[in-house]
Amino acid sequence: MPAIVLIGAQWGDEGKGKATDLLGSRVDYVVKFNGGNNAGHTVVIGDQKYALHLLPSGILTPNVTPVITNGVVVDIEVLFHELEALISRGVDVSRLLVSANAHVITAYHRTLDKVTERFLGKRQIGTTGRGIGPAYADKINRLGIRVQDLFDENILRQKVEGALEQKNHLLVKVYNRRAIVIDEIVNDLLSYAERLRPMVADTSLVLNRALDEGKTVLFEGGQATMLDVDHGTYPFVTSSNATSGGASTGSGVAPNRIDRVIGIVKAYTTRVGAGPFPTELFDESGEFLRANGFEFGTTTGRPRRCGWYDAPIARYSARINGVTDFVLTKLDVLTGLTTIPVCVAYDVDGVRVDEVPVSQSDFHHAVPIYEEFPGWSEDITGARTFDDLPANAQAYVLAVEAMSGARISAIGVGPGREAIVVRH
Ligand code: 2SA
Ligand code: GDP
Ligand code: MG
Repeated sequence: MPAIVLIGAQWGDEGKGKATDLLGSRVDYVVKFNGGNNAGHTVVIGDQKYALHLLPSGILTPNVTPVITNGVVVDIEVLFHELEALISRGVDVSRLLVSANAHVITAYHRTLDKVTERFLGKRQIGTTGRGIGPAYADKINRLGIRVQDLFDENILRQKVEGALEQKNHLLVKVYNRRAIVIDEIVNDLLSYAERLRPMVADTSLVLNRALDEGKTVLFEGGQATMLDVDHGTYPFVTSSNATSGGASTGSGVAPNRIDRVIGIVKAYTTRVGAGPFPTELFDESGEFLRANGFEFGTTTGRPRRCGWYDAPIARYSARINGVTDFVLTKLDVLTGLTTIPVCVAYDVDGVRVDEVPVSQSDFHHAVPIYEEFPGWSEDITGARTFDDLPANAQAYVLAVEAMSGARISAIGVGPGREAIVVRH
C-alpha cells in the first residue's frame, strides 16, 4: 500500500496523531498537506506524551521522513520552537522537509485572526487564533508569502509591502490598531532563512520519486471532514481542504496514486469552536464523555463540545473521502454507560432525513433520531483482539460499522500506542 491518506471523519481530534504514529513504523514518509499549527495531535509513547501542532506525527518515528508540503501554512517561529522542543527530548528531526511553495504565517496574520474574530461578535467562528484563515486568504488573493520568498530579500520586501497595503489601512482605520511595520516583518522572516534553507525542497518531486521507487507515503490530514472549507459546516470550518482530495492538491501527488483512505472516527463525537452539532449533549452524559475522554483542545486547551456518535456524518465522510477503512477510536471512553445512543438519521422540521443535509439551515435544525445500544462495564483497555471485547462492545462496533459506509479495521481502546484492536 504505497500511498495512504489518513483523515479525520468528524470535527477533529479523533485520534489521527495516534493512528499515524501506529502506521509510522510501516511507512517511509509522513506528509502534512493542509492546515498549520492549528492542529493538535497527542501521541503517547510509553510514559512520554508529545503534543504536536505543526509537525507531522511521523516525526516521532525513527527512519520516517516527515514532509510539510505546499498545502500547509507554516508559522516559521512555531516550526523552530517545536523542533527545538523535540530535539531537547532526544528526537531526531534532521530528516524534515518543507516545500518551497508552502505559504508562511506572519505576525500580521495572527493579529488579523484575533481582531477579526473579536469584530465578528456573536458570529465568531471560534478559531484557534493562529493566523490560519488570514494566511489562506492571502494565498487565494495572491498576496501570500511563500517559503521560497525568504531566499530573495528584494522579492520578499515587495511581497510584504503588497500584502500590507490594504491590511494596514484596515488595521488602523477599522480595527483601531497600530500599523504593521514592513521592516519588522521582513527582518523577522529573513532571520530564519539560513536555518530553514537545508530543509527546503521540491516536495512534490521527492514524494513522486519515492512512490516510483515503491516507498510508502502516508498523508496525514489536519482537522477533519466537517471542518473542510468546501465540504464542512461552512462558515464554521477551517480554511483548508482537510478531506482526502486535499492530499493531492496539497502535495502535488496525483489522485490515481492513492491506494487507501483511512478515516479516523471517534466512538462518539466532539467539536471545538462554533457551528452546528446535532448530537451535542448539554447534560451529565456530555460531562461524562468530556471527563472520561479528556476532551480539551491540544492547541488551545478549550473544553471540547461532546455528543453521541452520528452515523450520517460517518457515511458522509466515507463518501466525500472515499474511505476504505475506518479506525474507531476511544471505544474505552464509553465503558460504564448503561445505554449508548447512536444517531441514525435526523428529523428536519418534521421530516426524516437519512443523510447530512446540503442546506446549512436544515443542518442547524436537524434533531437526531437515536437508536439505543446496551453498554458494558468491563475495562476494555487491555483488549487486543475483537474477541477480547465484551459482547455488548462487539455489538456496538458491528452496529456502527453497518451504518457508517466502510469497514472498521481497527479499534482504539486507550491512549497508549499499544492500546488497539486490529481487525483487518
Ligand atoms: P482555524 O484556527 O481557523 O483553523 O479555526 C477554524 C475552525 O476549525 C476548528 N479547528 C479545530 N477543531 C478541532 N481541533 C483542532 N485542533 C486543536 C486540537 C484545537 C484546540 O487538536 O485540539 O486545541 O483548540 C482544530 N483546529 C481548528 C476551530 O475550532 C474552528 O472551529
Ligand atoms: P487528533 O487531532 O485527531 O490527532 O487527536 P488529538 O490528539 O487532538 O485528540 C485525541 C486524544 O485522544 C489524544 O489525547 C489521544 O492520546 C487520545 N486517544 C487516541 N486514541 C485513543 C483511544 O482509543 N482511547 C483513549 N482513551 N484515548 C485515545
Ligand atoms: Mg487534535
